[in-house]
Amino acid sequence: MSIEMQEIVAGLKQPQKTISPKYFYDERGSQLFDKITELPEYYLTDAELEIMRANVDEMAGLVGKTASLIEFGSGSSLKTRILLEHLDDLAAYVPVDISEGHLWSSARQLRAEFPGLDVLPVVADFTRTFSLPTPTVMPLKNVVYFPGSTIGNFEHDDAMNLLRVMHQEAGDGGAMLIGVDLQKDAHIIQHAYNDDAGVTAEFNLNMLRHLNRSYGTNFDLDSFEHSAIYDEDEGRVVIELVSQAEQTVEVGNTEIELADGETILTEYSHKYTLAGFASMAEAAGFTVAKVWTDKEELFSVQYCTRL
Ligand code: AVJ
Repeated sequence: MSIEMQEIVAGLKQPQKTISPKYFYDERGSQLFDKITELPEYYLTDAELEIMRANVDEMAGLVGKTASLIEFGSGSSLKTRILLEHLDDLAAYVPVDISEGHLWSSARQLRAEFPGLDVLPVVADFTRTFSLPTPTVMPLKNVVYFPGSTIGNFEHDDAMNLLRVMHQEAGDGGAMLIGVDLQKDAHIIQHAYNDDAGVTAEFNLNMLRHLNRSYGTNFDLDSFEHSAIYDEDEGRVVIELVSQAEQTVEVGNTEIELADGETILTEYSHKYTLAGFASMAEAAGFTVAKVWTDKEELFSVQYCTRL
């Protein structure tokens, strides 16, 4: 059994059945996510782009000359391009991603768009430390870039672990530029994950289609429904697939029983207060040096330096 299959079975054997959000992103899942970012209800992308556009000169000033920009993720987003357009003196741009296909195609595109840029992709699972490539030009510092509030997918201990990895990769004199979604009116958050067009529901259900296609499971997509509920006390959206009947699913050689109404947890999306994120950053060895928000204070981008 593949390591992924073992992980999927183990998650479905837990009292709270769970499948990791990384299984959202097959080709169709990535397309559906792109569609989510264009939804009127999904404020995160618009707010983050607004912040990037309004403050990129100041960001570039903080990053400084001859830095190495290390992105946790493949670097295919518009936010990355805005940053790269204004960082004309980088020693290197290092996108880090576990998915090789994504990484190579995005690297090829960036090389074409930014001919002078030393693009040095690294295939790695960025939740663990990895070694950095050596650029031709010696970087004066490393700046880790982690946009999109992807940090929100991680529960507290895992988020701390990830911040510590970023701290280590940033190295002496290094920094982190990170997108962090903020706590706000529950209705706004709730609506962002329950859009009227049903794209988020499709995205959530597509995880089962992905598993059926890639891992030979036999989930019946019509027997599950999307659910996304913002838990204000925990400051997180809990995204689940709800079984619409008592049913049995074959996962490899294992039979998984689901009760009517039982849920599979597919994702958390944590929302932070500025104070809450600052204390986590500090516990990982960073100081929050600068926080930018959009006009409505929905989202933040934060520049954190190593203590
Ligand atoms: C990519 C993790 C930031 O949490 O908002 C969007 C993923 N899930 N709609 C988020 C997501 C459902 C997204 N992140």
